[in-house]
Amino acid sequence: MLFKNPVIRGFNPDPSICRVGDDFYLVTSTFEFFPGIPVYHSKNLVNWEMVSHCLDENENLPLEGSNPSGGLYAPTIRYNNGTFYVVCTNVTNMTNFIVHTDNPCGKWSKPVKVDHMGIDPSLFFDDDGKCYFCGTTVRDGVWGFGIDIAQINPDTGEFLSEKHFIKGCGGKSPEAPHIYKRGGYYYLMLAEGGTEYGHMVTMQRSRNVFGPYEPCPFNPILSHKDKYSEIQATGHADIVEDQNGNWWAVFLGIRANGFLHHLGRETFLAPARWNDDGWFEIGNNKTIEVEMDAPLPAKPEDVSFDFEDDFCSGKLRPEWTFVRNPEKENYVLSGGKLIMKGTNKDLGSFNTSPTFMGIRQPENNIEAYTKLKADFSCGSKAGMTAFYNQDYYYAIYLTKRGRKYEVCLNKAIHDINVVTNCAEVDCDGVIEFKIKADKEKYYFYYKTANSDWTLLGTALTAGLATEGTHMMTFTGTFIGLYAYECTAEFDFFKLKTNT
Ligand code: 6LW
Repeated sequence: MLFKNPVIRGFNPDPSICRVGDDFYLVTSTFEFFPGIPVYHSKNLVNWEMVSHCLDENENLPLEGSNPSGGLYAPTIRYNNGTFYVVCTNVTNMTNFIVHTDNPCGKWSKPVKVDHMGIDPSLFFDDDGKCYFCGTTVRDGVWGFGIDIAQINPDTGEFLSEKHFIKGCGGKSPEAPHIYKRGGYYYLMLAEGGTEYGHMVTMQRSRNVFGPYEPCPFNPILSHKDKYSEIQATGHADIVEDQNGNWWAVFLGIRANGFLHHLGRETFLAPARWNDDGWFEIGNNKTIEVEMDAPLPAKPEDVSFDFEDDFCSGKLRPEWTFVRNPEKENYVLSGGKLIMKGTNKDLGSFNTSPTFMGIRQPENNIEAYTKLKADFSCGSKAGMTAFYNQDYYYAIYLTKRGRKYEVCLNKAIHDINVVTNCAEVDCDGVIEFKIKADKEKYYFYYKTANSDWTLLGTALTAGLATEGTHMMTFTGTFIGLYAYECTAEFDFFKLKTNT
Protein backbone atom coordinates (compact mmCIF):
# COMPACT_ATOMS: atom_id res chain seq x y z
CA MET A 1 0.00 0.00 0.00
CA LEU A 2 1.31 3.42 -0.93
CA PHE A 3 1.63 6.24 1.56
CA LYS A 4 3.19 9.69 1.58
CA ASN A 5 5.63 11.25 4.01
CA PRO A 6 5.55 13.12 6.27
CA VAL A 7 2.54 11.43 7.87
CA ILE A 8 1.99 14.14 10.50
CA ARG A 9 2.67 17.49 8.89
CA GLY A 10 3.80 20.78 10.31
CA PHE A 11 5.72 21.15 13.57
CA ASN A 12 5.56 17.63 15.11
CA PRO A 13 9.06 16.56 16.13
CA ASP A 14 10.48 13.74 18.26
CA PRO A 15 7.67 11.24 17.62
CA SER A 16 7.23 8.33 19.99
CA ILE A 17 4.79 5.51 19.32
CA CYS A 18 3.11 2.53 20.99
CA ARG A 19 0.44 0.03 19.97
CA VAL A 20 -2.41 -1.62 21.83
CA GLY A 21 -4.26 -4.23 19.76
CA ASP A 22 -4.77 -2.54 16.41
CA ASP A 23 -4.63 1.02 17.79
CA PHE A 24 -1.48 3.12 17.49
CA TYR A 25 -0.78 6.16 19.67
CA LEU A 26 1.90 8.72 18.97
CA VAL A 27 3.14 11.81 20.85
CA THR A 28 5.32 14.74 19.73
CA SER A 29 7.17 17.67 21.35
CA THR A 30 5.62 21.08 21.93
CA PHE A 31 8.36 23.32 23.50
CA GLU A 32 6.97 26.71 24.64
CA PHE A 33 3.56 25.98 23.09
CA PHE A 34 0.39 24.95 24.92
CA PRO A 35 -1.32 22.56 25.48
CA GLY A 36 1.63 20.23 25.88
CA ILE A 37 2.27 16.96 24.01
CA PRO A 38 -0.49 16.12 21.51
CA VAL A 39 -1.56 12.48 21.47
CA TYR A 40 -2.42 11.18 18.00
CA HIS A 41 -4.31 7.99 17.19
CA SER A 42 -4.24 5.87 14.03
CA LYS A 43 -5.28 2.44 12.81
CA ASN A 44 -3.15 2.48 9.67
CA LEU A 45 -0.07 4.58 10.69
CA VAL A 46 -0.86 7.13 7.95
CA ASN A 47 -4.08 8.95 8.98
CA TRP A 48 -3.50 10.45 12.43
CA GLU A 49 -6.12 12.19 14.55
CA MET A 50 -5.26 14.37 17.54
CA VAL A 51 -7.21 12.79 20.42
CA SER A 52 -5.88 14.47 23.57
CA HIS A 53 -3.00 16.36 25.12
CA CYS A 54 -0.95 14.99 28.02
CA LEU A 55 -0.80 18.42 29.67
CA ASP A 56 -3.79 20.71 29.17
CA GLU A 57 -3.84 22.64 32.46
CA ASN A 58 -1.55 25.59 33.13
CA GLU A 59 -0.84 24.30 36.64
CA ASN A 60 0.56 21.03 35.25
CA LEU A 61 2.71 22.69 32.63
CA PRO A 62 4.62 25.75 33.88
CA LEU A 63 5.85 27.59 30.79
CA GLU A 64 5.93 31.07 32.29
CA GLY A 65 8.98 32.98 31.15
CA SER A 66 10.05 30.13 28.88
CA ASN A 67 12.57 31.04 26.21
CA PRO A 68 11.66 30.24 22.61
CA SER A 69 12.20 26.47 22.23
CA GLY A 70 12.31 26.00 25.99
CA GLY A 71 9.46 24.08 27.60
CA LEU A 72 8.72 20.49 26.63
CA TYR A 73 11.37 18.51 24.80
CA ALA A 74 11.01 14.98 23.47
CA PRO A 75 8.35 12.76 25.12
CA THR A 76 8.11 8.96 25.05
CA ILE A 77 4.82 7.03 25.16
CA ARG A 78 4.61 3.46 26.44
CA TYR A 79 1.77 1.08 27.34
CA ASN A 80 1.91 -1.46 30.15
CA ASN A 81 -0.83 -3.61 31.53
CA GLY A 82 -3.77 -1.27 30.94
CA THR A 83 -1.91 1.99 31.53
CA PHE A 84 -0.36 4.45 29.10
CA TYR A 85 2.69 6.38 30.37
CA VAL A 86 4.32 9.47 28.88
CA VAL A 87 7.66 10.65 30.20
CA CYS A 88 9.10 14.02 29.20
CA THR A 89 11.32 16.96 30.21
CA ASN A 90 10.31 20.56 30.80
CA VAL A 91 13.61 22.35 30.22
CA THR A 92 12.16 25.65 31.45
CA ASN A 93 12.26 24.36 35.04
CA MET A 94 14.55 21.43 34.17
CA THR A 95 12.16 18.79 35.42
CA ASN A 96 11.65 15.26 34.19
CA PHE A 97 8.18 13.91 34.84
CA ILE A 98 5.74 11.09 34.04
CA VAL A 99 1.99 11.29 33.37
CA HIS A 100 -0.31 8.33 32.89
CA THR A 101 -3.86 7.42 31.91
CA ASP A 102 -5.96 4.38 31.13
CA ASN A 103 -7.71 6.33 28.36
CA PRO A 104 -5.35 8.11 25.96
CA CYS A 105 -8.32 9.93 24.38
CA GLY A 106 -9.28 11.41 27.75
CA LYS A 107 -7.60 13.08 30.69
CA TRP A 108 -4.04 12.37 31.77
CA SER A 109 -2.84 12.28 35.39
CA LYS A 110 -0.96 15.05 37.11
CA PRO A 111 2.79 14.76 36.49
CA VAL A 112 5.02 12.95 38.98
CA LYS A 113 8.61 14.17 39.11
CA VAL A 114 11.61 12.06 38.27
CA ASP A 115 14.88 13.07 39.89
CA HIS A 116 17.03 13.21 36.78
CA MET A 117 19.06 15.91 35.07
CA GLY A 118 18.98 15.44 31.29
CA ILE A 119 16.60 15.35 28.32
CA ASP A 120 14.85 12.76 26.12
CA PRO A 121 13.66 10.36 28.83
CA SER A 122 12.16 7.01 27.88
CA LEU A 123 10.61 4.05 29.70
CA PHE A 124 11.05 0.35 29.01
CA PHE A 125 8.83 -2.34 30.54
CA ASP A 126 10.69 -5.64 30.77
CA ASP A 127 8.93 -9.01 30.59
CA ASP A 128 9.67 -9.66 34.28
CA GLY A 129 7.52 -6.66 35.25
CA LYS A 130 10.43 -4.30 35.94
CA CYS A 131 10.43 -0.83 34.41
CA TYR A 132 13.54 1.05 33.36
CA PHE A 133 14.10 4.74 32.73
CA CYS A 134 16.73 5.99 30.31
CA GLY A 135 17.60 9.50 29.28
CA THR A 136 20.53 11.71 28.35
CA THR A 137 22.64 12.73 31.27
CA VAL A 138 24.55 15.77 32.47
CA ARG A 139 27.78 15.11 34.37
CA ASP A 140 29.96 17.83 35.85
CA GLY A 141 27.90 20.40 33.97
CA VAL A 142 28.60 18.78 30.59
CA TRP A 143 25.53 17.98 28.45
CA GLY A 144 24.87 15.39 25.84
CA PHE A 145 27.64 12.85 26.10
CA GLY A 146 25.77 9.69 27.06
CA ILE A 147 22.77 7.93 28.53
CA ASP A 148 21.80 6.91 32.05
CA ILE A 149 19.70 3.77 32.60
CA ALA A 150 18.08 2.86 35.92
CA GLN A 151 15.16 0.87 37.25
CA ILE A 152 12.21 3.10 38.14
CA ASN A 153 8.73 2.94 39.61
CA PRO A 154 6.76 4.65 36.80
CA ASP A 155 3.84 5.49 39.09
CA THR A 156 5.88 7.38 41.67
CA GLY A 157 8.90 8.40 39.60
CA GLU A 158 11.17 6.88 42.24
CA PHE A 159 14.43 5.25 41.13
CA LEU A 160 14.87 1.66 42.29
CA SER A 161 18.48 1.18 41.22
CA GLU A 162 21.72 3.04 40.59
CA LYS A 163 22.05 4.88 37.29
CA HIS A 164 24.25 3.09 34.77
CA PHE A 165 26.08 5.17 32.19
CA ILE A 166 26.11 4.06 28.52
CA LYS A 167 28.02 5.79 25.73
CA GLY A 168 26.72 6.48 22.24
CA CYS A 169 28.16 4.87 19.13
CA GLY A 170 30.54 7.72 18.34
CA GLY A 171 28.37 10.52 16.91
CA LYS A 172 27.98 13.83 18.70
CA SER A 173 24.93 14.43 20.94
CA PRO A 174 23.82 10.86 21.69
CA GLU A 175 20.17 11.39 22.62
CA ALA A 176 16.61 10.10 22.11
CA PRO A 177 17.36 6.74 23.78
CA HIS A 178 14.74 4.00 23.55
CA ILE A 179 15.20 0.43 24.81
CA TYR A 180 13.54 -2.60 23.17
CA LYS A 181 13.92 -6.32 23.85
CA ARG A 182 14.05 -9.07 21.26
CA GLY A 183 15.58 -12.55 21.17
CA GLY A 184 17.14 -12.16 24.61
CA TYR A 185 18.91 -8.92 23.65
CA TYR A 186 18.25 -5.43 24.95
CA TYR A 187 18.53 -2.94 22.10
CA LEU A 188 19.36 0.69 22.80
CA MET A 189 18.40 2.93 19.92
CA LEU A 190 19.80 6.48 19.87
CA ALA A 191 19.81 9.62 17.79
CA GLU A 192 23.31 10.93 17.12
CA GLY A 193 24.92 13.69 15.10
CA GLY A 194 22.59 16.41 16.40
CA THR A 195 19.06 17.08 15.23
CA GLU A 196 20.14 19.03 12.14
CA TYR A 197 21.49 17.87 8.76
CA GLY A 198 23.89 15.30 10.33
CA HIS A 199 21.08 13.53 12.21
CA MET A 200 21.23 9.72 12.43
CA VAL A 201 19.70 6.75 14.19
CA THR A 202 22.08 4.22 15.74
CA MET A 203 21.55 0.93 17.54
CA GLN A 204 23.54 -1.09 20.07
CA ARG A 205 22.65 -4.23 22.01
CA SER A 206 23.44 -6.17 25.16
CA ARG A 207 22.31 -9.26 27.05
CA ASN A 208 22.10 -7.06 30.17
CA VAL A 209 19.93 -3.95 30.25
CA PHE A 210 22.70 -2.04 32.05
CA GLY A 211 25.28 -3.01 29.39
CA PRO A 212 27.94 -3.27 28.20
CA TYR A 213 26.38 -2.64 24.77
CA GLU A 214 27.95 -3.61 21.40
CA PRO A 215 27.24 -1.28 18.46
CA CYS A 216 25.44 -2.44 15.33
CA PRO A 217 28.11 -3.20 12.68
CA PHE A 218 26.36 -1.05 10.07
CA ASN A 219 25.43 2.07 12.06
CA PRO A 220 23.79 4.45 11.39
CA ILE A 221 20.62 2.47 10.64
CA LEU A 222 18.87 5.59 9.28
CA SER A 223 20.29 8.90 8.08
CA HIS A 224 19.91 11.36 5.23
CA LYS A 225 23.20 13.11 5.96
CA ASP A 226 24.69 11.75 2.71
CA LYS A 227 21.51 11.76 0.60
CA TYR A 228 20.41 14.38 -1.92
CA SER A 229 16.74 14.65 -1.02
CA GLU A 230 14.14 17.17 -0.02
CA ILE A 231 13.85 15.08 3.15
CA GLN A 232 16.69 15.87 5.53
CA ALA A 233 17.62 15.54 9.21
CA THR A 234 15.95 12.13 9.67
CA GLY A 235 16.52 10.85 13.19
CA HIS A 236 15.09 10.64 16.70
CA ALA A 237 13.20 7.42 15.94
CA ASP A 238 10.93 5.08 17.82
CA ILE A 239 9.84 1.68 16.54
CA VAL A 240 6.76 -0.48 16.81
CA GLU A 241 5.60 -3.93 15.72
CA ASP A 242 2.12 -4.01 14.21
CA GLN A 243 -0.50 -6.71 14.81
CA ASN A 244 0.69 -8.54 11.67
CA GLY A 245 4.29 -8.82 12.82
CA ASN A 246 5.54 -6.01 10.55
CA TRP A 247 7.88 -3.41 12.03
CA TRP A 248 7.77 0.35 11.54
CA ALA A 249 9.88 3.33 12.48
CA VAL A 250 8.57 6.82 13.15
CA PHE A 251 11.09 9.63 13.32
CA LEU A 252 11.48 13.31 12.70
CA GLY A 253 12.63 14.81 9.44
CA ILE A 254 12.39 18.12 7.64
CA ARG A 255 11.27 19.07 4.17
CA ALA A 256 14.15 21.31 3.22
CA ASN A 257 13.79 24.18 0.78
CA GLY A 258 17.44 24.35 -0.25
CA PHE A 259 19.07 24.44 3.16
CA LEU A 260 16.20 26.11 4.98
CA HIS A 261 13.00 24.91 6.57
CA HIS A 262 10.28 26.86 8.32
CA LEU A 263 7.46 24.30 8.80
CA GLY A 264 9.34 22.66 11.65
CA ARG A 265 10.51 19.11 12.12
CA GLU A 266 7.71 16.74 11.09
CA THR A 267 6.78 13.09 11.73
CA PHE A 268 7.83 10.54 9.11
CA LEU A 269 7.09 6.81 8.77
CA ALA A 270 9.11 4.00 7.22
CA PRO A 271 8.81 0.22 7.06
CA ALA A 272 11.54 -1.57 9.00
CA ARG A 273 12.70 -5.13 9.74
CA TRP A 274 15.02 -7.30 11.82
CA ASN A 275 17.71 -8.99 9.72
CA ASP A 276 19.04 -12.53 10.16
CA ASP A 277 21.79 -11.34 12.49
CA GLY A 278 19.27 -9.72 14.79
CA TRP A 279 19.98 -6.12 13.79
CA PHE A 280 17.35 -3.58 12.84
CA GLU A 281 17.06 -2.05 9.37
CA ILE A 282 14.98 1.02 8.50
CA GLY A 283 13.61 2.11 5.11
CA ASN A 284 15.37 1.42 1.82
CA ASN A 285 18.96 0.86 2.81
CA LYS A 286 18.88 3.39 5.67
CA THR A 287 17.03 6.12 3.79
CA ILE A 288 13.41 6.88 2.99
CA GLU A 289 11.29 8.43 0.27
CA VAL A 290 8.34 10.81 0.10
CA GLU A 291 6.21 8.03 -1.35
CA MET A 292 6.70 4.54 0.05
CA ASP A 293 5.06 1.19 -0.56
CA ALA A 294 4.60 -1.06 2.48
CA PRO A 295 2.09 -3.45 4.09
CA LEU A 296 0.28 -0.95 6.30
CA PRO A 297 -1.79 -2.50 9.10
CA ALA A 298 -5.00 -1.02 7.62
CA LYS A 299 -5.93 0.74 4.41
CA PRO A 300 -5.25 4.47 4.57
CA GLU A 301 -7.97 6.97 3.75
CA ASP A 302 -7.45 10.05 1.62
CA VAL A 303 -5.32 12.40 3.62
CA SER A 304 -6.39 16.01 4.05
CA PHE A 305 -4.53 18.61 6.02
CA ASP A 306 -7.25 21.25 5.57
CA PHE A 307 -8.61 22.78 8.75
CA GLU A 308 -11.72 24.77 9.52
CA ASP A 309 -13.32 26.14 12.67
CA ASP A 310 -16.55 28.15 12.49
CA PHE A 311 -16.46 28.67 16.28
CA CYS A 312 -20.02 27.37 16.55
CA SER A 313 -19.44 24.15 18.47
CA GLY A 314 -18.91 25.83 21.85
CA LYS A 315 -15.50 24.20 22.12
CA LEU A 316 -12.19 25.04 20.51
CA ARG A 317 -10.78 22.29 18.36
CA PRO A 318 -7.78 20.56 19.99
CA GLU A 319 -5.45 21.67 17.20
CA TRP A 320 -5.54 25.26 18.47
CA THR A 321 -2.25 26.07 20.09
CA PHE A 322 -1.26 28.91 22.43
CA VAL A 323 2.13 30.22 23.41
CA ARG A 324 3.31 29.62 27.00
CA ASN A 325 0.54 29.63 29.63
CA PRO A 326 -2.55 31.24 28.04
CA GLU A 327 -4.86 33.42 30.09
CA LYS A 328 -7.92 31.33 29.31
CA GLU A 329 -10.44 34.11 29.99
CA ASN A 330 -9.04 35.93 26.95
CA TYR A 331 -10.43 33.30 24.56
CA VAL A 332 -14.22 33.09 24.69
CA LEU A 333 -16.59 31.26 22.35
CA SER A 334 -19.97 32.92 22.22
CA GLY A 335 -22.75 33.20 19.63
CA GLY A 336 -20.72 31.43 16.96
CA LYS A 337 -17.78 33.81 17.38
CA LEU A 338 -14.36 33.56 18.91
CA ILE A 339 -13.86 36.60 21.12
CA MET A 340 -10.20 37.34 21.70
CA LYS A 341 -9.39 39.83 24.41
CA GLY A 342 -6.08 41.39 23.59
CA THR A 343 -3.88 42.49 26.48
CA ASN A 344 -0.80 44.71 26.44
CA LYS A 345 1.26 41.66 25.44
CA ASP A 346 2.10 41.70 21.74
CA LEU A 347 3.33 38.84 19.54
CA GLY A 348 6.90 40.02 20.07
CA SER A 349 6.71 40.72 23.82
CA PHE A 350 9.54 39.04 25.70
CA ASN A 351 8.84 35.49 26.99
CA THR A 352 5.16 36.08 27.68
CA SER A 353 1.75 34.90 26.46
CA PRO A 354 0.06 37.27 24.01
CA THR A 355 -3.59 36.70 23.04
CA PHE A 356 -2.71 34.43 20.12
CA MET A 357 -3.81 31.04 18.91
CA GLY A 358 -2.68 29.18 15.86
CA ILE A 359 -2.53 25.87 14.10
CA ARG A 360 0.58 24.21 12.74
CA GLN A 361 1.24 25.19 9.11
CA PRO A 362 0.99 21.76 7.47
CA GLU A 363 2.25 22.50 3.95
CA ASN A 364 4.23 25.12 2.08
CA ASN A 365 1.25 25.88 -0.15
CA ILE A 366 -1.67 27.08 1.90
CA GLU A 367 -4.40 29.69 1.96
CA ALA A 368 -5.82 30.71 5.31
CA TYR A 369 -8.81 32.99 5.82
CA THR A 370 -10.53 34.80 8.65
CA LYS A 371 -13.07 37.55 9.19
CA LEU A 372 -13.05 39.79 12.23
CA LYS A 373 -14.82 42.69 13.81
CA ALA A 374 -12.93 44.91 16.16
CA ASP A 375 -13.97 47.87 18.17
CA PHE A 376 -10.99 49.71 19.40
CA SER A 377 -8.94 52.77 20.01
CA CYS A 378 -5.82 54.06 18.32
CA GLY A 379 -2.88 51.68 18.42
CA SER A 380 -4.90 48.56 19.15
CA LYS A 381 -4.41 45.66 16.73
CA ALA A 382 -6.25 42.52 15.66
CA GLY A 383 -5.31 40.25 12.81
CA MET A 384 -3.71 37.18 11.42
CA THR A 385 -0.14 35.93 11.66
CA ALA A 386 2.44 33.49 10.37
CA PHE A 387 4.16 32.99 13.71
CA TYR A 388 7.38 31.05 14.33
CA ASN A 389 8.16 32.52 17.74
CA GLN A 390 8.34 35.86 19.52
CA ASP A 391 11.37 36.92 17.45
CA TYR A 392 10.18 35.69 14.05
CA TYR A 393 6.71 36.38 12.74
CA TYR A 394 4.71 38.21 10.10
CA ALA A 395 1.31 39.72 10.86
CA ILE A 396 -1.38 41.53 8.93
CA TYR A 397 -3.63 43.53 11.21
CA LEU A 398 -6.32 46.14 11.48
CA THR A 399 -5.62 49.22 13.57
CA LYS A 400 -6.85 52.75 13.96
CA ARG A 401 -4.99 56.00 13.41
CA GLY A 402 -7.06 58.92 14.62
CA ARG A 403 -10.56 58.17 13.35
CA LYS A 404 -9.41 56.14 10.38
CA TYR A 405 -8.98 52.40 10.12
CA GLU A 406 -5.76 51.09 8.63
CA VAL A 407 -4.36 47.71 7.70
CA CYS A 408 -0.64 47.14 8.22
CA LEU A 409 1.96 44.44 7.74
CA ASN A 410 4.34 43.79 10.62
CA LYS A 411 7.57 41.88 9.96
CA ALA A 412 9.68 40.74 12.89
CA ILE A 413 12.99 39.02 12.20
CA HIS A 414 15.65 38.89 14.92
CA ASP A 415 15.63 42.30 16.63
CA ILE A 416 14.29 44.04 13.51
CA ASN A 417 10.62 44.77 13.92
CA VAL A 418 9.08 46.91 11.18
CA VAL A 419 5.59 47.96 10.23
CA THR A 420 5.21 48.41 6.48
CA ASN A 421 2.66 48.90 3.74
CA CYS A 422 0.00 50.57 5.92
CA ALA A 423 -3.14 51.37 3.91
CA GLU A 424 -6.22 53.28 4.96
CA VAL A 425 -9.40 51.23 4.72
CA ASP A 426 -13.04 52.20 4.77
CA CYS A 427 -14.39 49.42 6.96
CA ASP A 428 -16.03 50.29 10.27
CA GLY A 429 -14.06 47.62 12.11
CA VAL A 430 -15.09 44.65 9.98
CA ILE A 431 -12.43 43.10 7.76
CA GLU A 432 -11.35 39.83 6.18
CA PHE A 433 -7.76 38.65 6.04
CA LYS A 434 -6.07 36.02 3.93
CA ILE A 435 -2.56 34.59 4.19
CA LYS A 436 -1.45 32.69 1.13
CA ALA A 437 1.89 30.92 1.05
CA ASP A 438 4.15 28.99 -1.23
CA LYS A 439 7.69 27.70 -0.72
CA GLU A 440 9.26 31.12 -1.10
CA LYS A 441 6.79 33.68 0.16
CA TYR A 442 3.84 34.63 2.30
CA TYR A 443 1.26 36.93 0.67
CA PHE A 444 -0.96 39.04 2.92
CA TYR A 445 -4.39 40.13 1.69
CA TYR A 446 -7.34 42.05 3.10
CA LYS A 447 -10.91 42.62 1.97
CA THR A 448 -13.65 44.95 3.15
CA ALA A 449 -17.38 44.90 2.49
CA ASN A 450 -16.78 47.33 -0.38
CA SER A 451 -13.64 45.90 -1.92
CA ASP A 452 -12.26 42.70 -3.37
CA TRP A 453 -9.13 40.96 -2.06
CA THR A 454 -6.20 43.38 -2.06
CA LEU A 455 -2.59 42.31 -1.67
CA LEU A 456 -1.02 44.40 1.08
CA GLY A 457 2.47 42.93 0.91
CA THR A 458 4.65 39.83 0.88
CA ALA A 459 7.38 38.37 3.08
CA LEU A 460 9.97 35.64 2.52
CA THR A 461 9.45 32.25 4.16
CA ALA A 462 13.23 32.31 4.75
CA GLY A 463 12.61 34.88 7.50
CA LEU A 464 10.86 32.18 9.54
CA ALA A 465 13.40 29.42 8.85
CA THR A 466 14.78 27.50 11.80
CA GLU A 467 18.30 27.76 10.37
CA GLY A 468 18.23 31.57 10.61
CA THR A 469 17.12 31.87 14.22
CA HIS A 470 19.55 33.57 16.56
CA MET A 471 19.31 30.94 19.28
CA MET A 472 18.90 27.21 18.74
CA THR A 473 15.24 26.58 17.93
CA PHE A 474 13.37 23.37 17.28
CA THR A 475 9.85 24.54 16.37
CA GLY A 476 7.83 25.44 13.25
CA THR A 477 5.45 28.03 11.87
CA PHE A 478 1.88 28.46 13.08
CA ILE A 479 -0.86 30.26 11.17
CA GLY A 480 -3.04 32.04 13.67
CA LEU A 481 -5.15 34.85 15.02
CA TYR A 482 -4.27 37.50 17.54
CA ALA A 483 -5.45 40.62 19.32
CA TYR A 484 -3.55 43.36 21.12
CA GLU A 485 -5.12 45.91 23.46
CA CYS A 486 -8.60 45.37 22.08
CA THR A 487 -11.41 42.87 21.87
CA ALA A 488 -11.87 41.26 18.48
CA GLU A 489 -14.59 38.88 17.34
CA PHE A 490 -13.56 36.30 14.78
CA ASP A 491 -16.24 34.64 12.61
CA PHE A 492 -14.23 31.68 11.36
CA PHE A 493 -10.77 30.40 10.51
CA LYS A 494 -10.14 28.26 7.47
CA LEU A 495 -6.91 26.80 6.11
CA LYS A 496 -6.72 25.09 2.75
CA THR A 497 -3.78 23.09 1.43
CA ASN A 498 -2.91 22.05 -2.14
CA THR A 499 -3.84 25.48 -3.40
C1 6LW B 1 15.36 16.70 21.52
C2 6LW B 1 16.50 15.99 20.97
C3 6LW B 1 16.32 16.39 19.62
O1 6LW B 1 15.19 16.72 22.86
O2 6LW B 1 16.05 17.68 19.60
O3 6LW B 1 15.93 15.70 17.48
C4 6LW B 1 15.69 18.03 20.91
N1 6LW B 1 16.26 15.56 18.68
O4 6LW B 1 16.51 14.64 21.06
C5 6LW B 1 14.55 18.91 20.85
O5 6LW B 1 13.51 18.28 20.12
